[in-house]
Amino acid sequence: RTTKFLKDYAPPEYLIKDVALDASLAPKGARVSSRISIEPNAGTVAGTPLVLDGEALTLESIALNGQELEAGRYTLSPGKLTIANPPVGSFTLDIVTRCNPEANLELSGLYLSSGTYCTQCEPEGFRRITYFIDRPDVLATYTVRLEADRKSVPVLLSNGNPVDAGEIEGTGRHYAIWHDPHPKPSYLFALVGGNLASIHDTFTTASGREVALGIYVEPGKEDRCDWAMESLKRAMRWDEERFGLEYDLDVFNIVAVSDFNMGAMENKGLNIFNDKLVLARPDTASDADYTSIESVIAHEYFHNWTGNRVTCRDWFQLCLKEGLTVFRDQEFTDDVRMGPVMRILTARLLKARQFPEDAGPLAHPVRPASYIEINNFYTATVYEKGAELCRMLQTLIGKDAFRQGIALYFERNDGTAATVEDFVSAMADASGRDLTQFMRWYTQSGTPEIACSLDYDPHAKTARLKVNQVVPPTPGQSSKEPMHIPLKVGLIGANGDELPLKLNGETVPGGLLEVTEREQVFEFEDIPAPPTPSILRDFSAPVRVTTSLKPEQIEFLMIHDADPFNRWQAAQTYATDLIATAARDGLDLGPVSGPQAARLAQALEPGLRDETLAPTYRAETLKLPSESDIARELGRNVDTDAILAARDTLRKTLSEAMADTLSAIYAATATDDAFSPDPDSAGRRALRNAALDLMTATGTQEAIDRALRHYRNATNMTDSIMALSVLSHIPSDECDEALDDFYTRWQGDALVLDKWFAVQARAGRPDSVATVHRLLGHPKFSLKNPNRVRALIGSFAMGNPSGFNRADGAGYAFLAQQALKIDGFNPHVAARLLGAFESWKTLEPGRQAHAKKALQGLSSAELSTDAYEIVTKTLG
Ligand code: BAL
Ligand code: ZN
Repeated sequence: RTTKFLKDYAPPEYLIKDVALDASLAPKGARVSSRISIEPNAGTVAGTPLVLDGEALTLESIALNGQELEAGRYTLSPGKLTIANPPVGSFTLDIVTRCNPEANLELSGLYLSSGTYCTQCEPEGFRRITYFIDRPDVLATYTVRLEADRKSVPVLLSNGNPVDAGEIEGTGRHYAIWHDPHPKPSYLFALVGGNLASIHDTFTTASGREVALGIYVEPGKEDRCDWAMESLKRAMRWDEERFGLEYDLDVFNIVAVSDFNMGAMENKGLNIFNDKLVLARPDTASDADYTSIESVIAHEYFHNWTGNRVTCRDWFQLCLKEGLTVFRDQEFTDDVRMGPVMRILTARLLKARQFPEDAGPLAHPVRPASYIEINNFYTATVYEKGAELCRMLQTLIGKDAFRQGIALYFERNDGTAATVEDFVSAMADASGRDLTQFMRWYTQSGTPEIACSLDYDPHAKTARLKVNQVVPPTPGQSSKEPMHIPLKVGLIGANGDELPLKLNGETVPGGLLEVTEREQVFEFEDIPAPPTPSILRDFSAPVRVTTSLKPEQIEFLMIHDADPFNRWQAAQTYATDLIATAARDGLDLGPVSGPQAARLAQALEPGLRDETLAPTYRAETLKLPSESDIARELGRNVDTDAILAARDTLRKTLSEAMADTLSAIYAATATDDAFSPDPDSAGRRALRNAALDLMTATGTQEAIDRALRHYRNATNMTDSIMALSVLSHIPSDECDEALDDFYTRWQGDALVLDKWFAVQARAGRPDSVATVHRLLGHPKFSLKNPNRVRALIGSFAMGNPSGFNRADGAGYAFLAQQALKIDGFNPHVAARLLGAFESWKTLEPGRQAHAKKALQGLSSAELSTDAYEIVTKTLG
């Protein structure tokens, strides 16, 4: 278990320029012959040993320049094959290995998913297919020949363009040859072999080239691929229009498999997907699924440039491709679907997933300085905060300069493995801005805390905004330098009008301030009367803001702020304050049931009834801050039962206070129209379901009956799963009836059945630990399928705060036990689950003690490197 450091990066001693791979597929023994041409890198001393990576391989033979190497000429050690005295200059190696796809439950390298051969090579899976210099700064062109039984494996796919295919006479086997002309690192290699159905389409690029598009799925699921295909074409067009980026091969294929550790993988020309993120039909997929599919299809496609054409020099630079590509997919979803609501969704996700990471024992910079297991660094910090860094750059330099910066980045780095510095310097050069201080965002972990206060001077007619920034200490980083923060602000007059912002006689474009010091004062001129400040509009930076605003000023912002994000944020802040006050150090239901709660309802109603606002936006206003949002706000001594009780009480209070409005919305949004995933229809469903959810908070028989009717009348998955979800929190015959009905209908459909497991695992009921224990023994449950594990165990650990953090520690014991079992064969999935412990130090002492015991128990067990790193760092 060694720690790798960014500061130790050294270029590879040897490069591989061409790979010819021949994979003969068989379930227990796939035979892989590879011919690789190797040359010393510039500066490599003659005779430097050649070290190849390899794992879980059986070496059959190795030949150098055509001559079989005898045993003494190379050594095998765990994870390595070393040739101590390679020839001077270039040479070829022919290596024949076997691996066992059927036994590969780690789902890294070549494995079988429901009978389909598929691969996952990022970050270090290629070494489980053949011996190789398996690091991202070794780029080669690949020619791949695949061979398999014709009948059981009729489809053979790899990266690049198809070259040839045919029968192997008299054997019942066939072959296909693929060539990828674009040099790529080994992590982008892919092959697929299976009995797959497919749908096909074409896309004509801006320059007039026709690209053949294919989506491959298990037979019988072809009718669930249309949305993914439409999404792909939308993404291809959008990337041309927004960034001028065209696709660069003759074919683009997507394969959906049911056993996959991640969401999807951007292998060049052959994306492999978790089928959850491809398959959609109105009766099987919810609007949330449709949205995820569209954005992940786009994300993987966008990697073709940001990740594939320009890849990462080393895994420390992971955010270079992931942060940038998440930013790009967010911009895409914003344009084609969500509009102003997009920022609410991205901010909510960032706060829910990344803020706790940044505040806990697993905090790391967007570009980590060290890791034990790189698989543990596919995190919200690298992805979501990484995306925020790109967004801040765009905010600071402007959209046009950002696009020019992207163009310059490709001009300079196309076909190479780059660094964060390469990216930021392209942005600096395109814009003429000095981004030196901005680089701290990549190296300093922790969420900056911004304290703002506004003083009004009635004589001078000035408003002085004082801004303090503190970046809190995080593991390994005790003191921090100030960050370069784009802070969008507005000042609102007493009548609700936006006041022009002037600093030193100049208008402030877009209300954008640049905060660069620990303490800074901005003095706005010509302000006629005391204004209300609106801070961090559009969530312009991934920071926490505290202001000295009074509750009535927050109510004012809820109604008058012209910035839709901050109008929504004001309501969230108000509700968070109420729930947190009620749940802090014991339970006092006054704040969530008394006059302040009633005022929240009053302030919410005008927006909810405003038909000019998009339904999706109104739906978001109806969603209260989550239990985890409140826990984060409290930050210490967290009692999850008190939070649940306080939040439920506020929901009930609002539900009663806004009963007429909610009923009106529920009635007005009913429709007999056939399902369509378009944004307006989805928005209407979102609003109706949010109203249903809040109305059910009363827990009355009338509410339960309404939810059951909603379930029975549902004509699409969005409505049925919402009804099931709201019913699941209230033990009742109606809930049992709906759960049984859902199971009976969908027991044969793995993806839909995952929803049935997840809904029960998330139900905030006192019996939830017993429920998840019982479901572990369900005949349809399997620890081997990552989607099923995430549906049951992941939903419980990450989506059921009161159940997981049960006061007697039963939730922690459950997770520890299951994660340990999974760690024995799939460390990646196990380590992810263990991330649920990341905030254990914020809990009240009793829960902390139980969590610590569970973590200590794990730390004394035999763990994979993945789980070991998470457990030891979490324990601290
Ligand atoms: N590269 C791993 C999957 C993704 O982020 O696209
Ligand atoms: Zn990605």
